[in-house]
Amino acid sequence: MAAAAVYRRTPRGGGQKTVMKHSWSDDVLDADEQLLITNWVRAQIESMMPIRPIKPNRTELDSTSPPIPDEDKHIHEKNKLKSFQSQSQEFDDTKAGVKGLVDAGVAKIPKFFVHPAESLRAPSETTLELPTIDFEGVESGGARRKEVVEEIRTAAGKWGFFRIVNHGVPLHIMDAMLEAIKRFHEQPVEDKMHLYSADSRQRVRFNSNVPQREYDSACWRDILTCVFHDDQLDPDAIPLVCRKEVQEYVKCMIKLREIMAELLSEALGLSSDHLSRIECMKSEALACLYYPICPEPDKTLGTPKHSDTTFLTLLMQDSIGGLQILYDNQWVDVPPVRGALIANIGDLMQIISNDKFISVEHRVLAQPVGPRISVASFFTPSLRAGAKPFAPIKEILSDANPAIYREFLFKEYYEYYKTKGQDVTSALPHFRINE
Ligand SMILES: O=C(O)CCC(=O)C(=O)O
Repeated sequence: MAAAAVYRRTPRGGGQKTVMKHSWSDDVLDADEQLLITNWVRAQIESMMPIRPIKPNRTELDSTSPPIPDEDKHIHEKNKLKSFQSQSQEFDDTKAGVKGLVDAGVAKIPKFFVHPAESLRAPSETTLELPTIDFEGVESGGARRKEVVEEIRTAAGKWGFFRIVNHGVPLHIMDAMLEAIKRFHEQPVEDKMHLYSADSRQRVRFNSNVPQREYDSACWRDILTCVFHDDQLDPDAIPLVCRKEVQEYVKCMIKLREIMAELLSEALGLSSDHLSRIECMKSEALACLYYPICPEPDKTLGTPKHSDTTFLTLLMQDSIGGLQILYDNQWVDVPPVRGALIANIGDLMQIISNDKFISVEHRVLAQPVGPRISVASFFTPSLRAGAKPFAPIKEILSDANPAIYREFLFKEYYEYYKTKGQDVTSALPHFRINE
């Protein structure tokens, strides 16, 4: 493995910067590097922000605007930008999120929520069905486990997404979590606004989404984020209205993550404990999403097209629907199935699996019904694993299967997202080795 700057804790607990070879024993991250990991989670949450590859004129988004005479265009553009900025700023200042707009009775969505026509809903043209994998009997090993591992290998390699049933997370815990998240978002604004923040250092925060640039669009949803580094989060930081449920749910997610880590390792032909040993999924961020009913669902999106920047996501959705994945260049609906969870591969898992597993783009349509509640558990490395380089796992490489990606540090990965902003859908091409 390549040498890289890391921090080694001295016996007295002080931090001292050294350049050393990575070992799995005693590397730790200092506060700045921990912040990088926190920012990574933010990169994931932000990747769920709208991405617009080319800069359209905002008037193109508003089909009702009359044509503007050439001589007035400059002033018009300036006013438009000002009104865009003040509108989105005003929205942000309410700290009430999209739910606040709905409560205020808006019949038309503000312009900064309008997306260009080409990224909006189109009827799904396919009857393709996401694979469903039944985990019943997987713990007992033997032929049943082999079958499940084979199904995971195929689904993760072909779809990047699959449903899981009989996963061991009790239905009452899932239902209670969905109810608690609804309760959090539906409490009076005064009771949740103290958590409203875009500051990624805040491990628990509530926010909506405000476009950073005039040509970005916002999405019709609000998020409560809870970040557990190395599976830990001070319980007192979690809002009381959902504290018990979040704690119980995350315990189940951690248990299921361990099972997934074993099965994915086996599906890659590695020893069962490989992914757990490298701690690539030892932290989790819960994105607790609230998609209010939308008065103009054909003009905006709940979550824009993106792939997950992390290793693995486990998603729970309620019964409303709207999730779609891009399979073979077609949007495929992923209708909710009661009690099922959805697993999806993230970009970093695609990299370390050397493309044996794929990270697939997905989105959520805005709905005329709602609210829709979903909880995405994004799995990221432990703080110490986050300081080590990422690269395709060498045990799966061979002359016939050489590394497709180069080695890189997380810092570079994060910086890439930071400098590219919302203009990038995936960092994979950047780290791919060009022949
Ligand atoms: O709300 C959902 O169903 C999907 C959230 C999402 O985009 C994700 O899990 O990455």
